[in-house]
Amino acid sequence: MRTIIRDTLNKVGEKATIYGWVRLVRDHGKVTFVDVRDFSGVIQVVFVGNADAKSLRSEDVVVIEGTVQQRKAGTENTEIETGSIEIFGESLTVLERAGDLPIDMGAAELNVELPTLLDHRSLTLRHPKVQAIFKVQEIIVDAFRNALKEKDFTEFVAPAIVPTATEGGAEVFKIDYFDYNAFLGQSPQFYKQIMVGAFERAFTVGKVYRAEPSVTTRHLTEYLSLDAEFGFINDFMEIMDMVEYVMRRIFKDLSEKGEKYLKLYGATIPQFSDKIPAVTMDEAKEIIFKRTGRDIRKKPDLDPQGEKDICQYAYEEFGSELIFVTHYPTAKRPFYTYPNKDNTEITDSFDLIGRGVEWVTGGRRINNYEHIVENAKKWGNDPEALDIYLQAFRYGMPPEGGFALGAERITMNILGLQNIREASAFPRDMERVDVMLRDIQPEEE
Ligand code: AMO
Repeated sequence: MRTIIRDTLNKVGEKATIYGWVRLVRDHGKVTFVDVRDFSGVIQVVFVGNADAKSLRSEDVVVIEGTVQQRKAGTENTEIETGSIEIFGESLTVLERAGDLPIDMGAAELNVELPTLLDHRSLTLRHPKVQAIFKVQEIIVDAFRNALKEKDFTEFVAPAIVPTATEGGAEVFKIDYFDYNAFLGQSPQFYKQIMVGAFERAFTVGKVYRAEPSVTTRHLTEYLSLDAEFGFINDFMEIMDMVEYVMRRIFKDLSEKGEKYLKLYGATIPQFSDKIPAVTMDEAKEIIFKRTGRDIRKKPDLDPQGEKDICQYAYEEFGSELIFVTHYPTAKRPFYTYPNKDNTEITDSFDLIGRGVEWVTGGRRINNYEHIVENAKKWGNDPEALDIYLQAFRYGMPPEGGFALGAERITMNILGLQNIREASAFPRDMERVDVMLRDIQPEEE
């Protein structure tokens, strides 16, 4: 019977049969130490005078039988959960041999540059430190789901193939759809709003697609969007409260379940005290001018440096690593965004900036049928292509709003990764779809 590596801790003095991959082999002459990993963890196996054990290499797939024993005093390893024990190996079966490895997988750190990390993704995903990234991401996604489920949001699945762009036209992938054109969804925006008409409170976790025409450290062409939307709001501050509630849950779950993964990156949970501070876009630009002398007051939006500066302000003034910036200009937001009642040049919308980078976008939406049709046209959309969306308003939509978090963006920022690609198991950008496109295809005419 198989013993899961984590469970060996309860089997000291007993026999165990473990199944897994060789992580590392250290040959000390007569004695060979073999670290083995399965889904639950890593354990050290000691073989004495075993020639087969000496021939093992990282990533070989093995079955090992032996006796679980306490390690000798002074030889414990505090880096792994089973570090106080080891298995005295009695029999070894190799199920499959691994080929020559291009990377030292046994090292604590994968000391490779990003292209190498991604060129050998099937291998590098096996490294515990890389796995930690996706464990953290899983905790974030689960926390988002559970927080909203506890508020009676209904989860739904949004389509990836859509008839029109939602977030503006420029960054959309057009696809050949039989004899017609269709698009890959940039966001489940329309569908989550439609779902407010049906369920009042809805959320979805799904891949979205952006034809980002440049290679940056924080943009992917396919990313995981965590989207929520709900009805009967009085103003958009309630949406920001919901974001704060979700962020609190994410941080709580990370501190309860993710500490060992964060530790590998020397990462901490972002701090904020009672409430995430909020400033308007105009205030933000003014604050940046006062603090740094950099004048972006005439620009419609915060630039990346502006996002860093405003976070620095939040940290110094409020001890918060997060800050909301509200009231984005109407010209900078999609057509569905609710204009501010006192000034239609600005919208009832916000971004949440965390540790210097945008994490979340949200806001109140136009919920009146005539108003949304007029705005759709004004922004150059074809109402025919939006018919299913517009129906939701024709048949009665309460005041509503919502928000979306980029899962890889948050994972990257919390762990302090240098590049968002590390936070995607299989990242896509304009040059890479698993492999570098230039290596497998001629450039399109
Ligand atoms: P927005 O376009 O700002 O808003 O996207 C929401 C969040 O998604 C993340 N994000 C990205 N992550 C990785 N790669 C990208 N190319 C990328 N683009 C965006 C960011 C961002 O804050 N429909 C609105 C949301 C709403 O109002 O509910 C929307 O899509 O973390």
